[in-house]
Amino acid sequence: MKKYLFLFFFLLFSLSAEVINLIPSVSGVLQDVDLDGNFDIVFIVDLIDSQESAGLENRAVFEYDISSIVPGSIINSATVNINETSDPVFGNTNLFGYAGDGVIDVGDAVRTDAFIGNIANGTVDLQITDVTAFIQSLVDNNDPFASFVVDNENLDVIYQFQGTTAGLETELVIDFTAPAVPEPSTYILLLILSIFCFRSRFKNNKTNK
Ligand SMILES: [Ca+2]
Ligand SMILES: [Ca+2]
Ligand SMILES: [Ca+2]
Ligand SMILES: [Ca+2]
Repeated sequence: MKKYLFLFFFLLFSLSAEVINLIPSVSGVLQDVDLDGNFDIVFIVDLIDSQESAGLENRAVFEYDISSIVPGSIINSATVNINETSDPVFGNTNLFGYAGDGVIDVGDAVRTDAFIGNIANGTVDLQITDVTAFIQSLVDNNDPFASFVVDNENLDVIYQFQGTTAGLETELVIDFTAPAVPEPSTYILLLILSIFCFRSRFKNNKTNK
């Protein structure tokens, strides 16, 4: 009987990893039309860019709904896979993360809460960036949206990529393990099994006397 109980508990608490590929709920470009550091215009567009010129600055923003990942989950790995269409050959293009709300507004341009890294390498490719620690912190805080800002620091070069263009989306790929939450029926089964176990032990004791 002991070995069945062991098996039962093993099944009850065994955990399995799951991988989800998310596409942005929304993507857009935020523009500062007079370079005063306050962003003025929101463009909700699929193809997004980050650039600076003598007269204006653009920053790309995109937000993912991660509410399907329950608090207590362990993030085994997470990457943002950016589908570039233009990658400058010099200078930094910085990726920042923040806890979003599923809507893009001008304030999102300066949400440089978590610096993730420079994502430009001078080659137009699929830029894969590790964001495991950032996603874990959002899940731990029960934040429903994982959001990102791209801030290109260089004059007269453009970093451009697909935000939500169908089939070419910039994906957030998360491998996670959810905490074990037994179903109510599992508890009933456990109770029946315990009673059965107790009865058979009681019988054995009587027989031995
Ligand atoms: Ca402005
Ligand atoms: Ca937002
Ligand atoms: Ca690149
Ligand atoms: Ca910039």
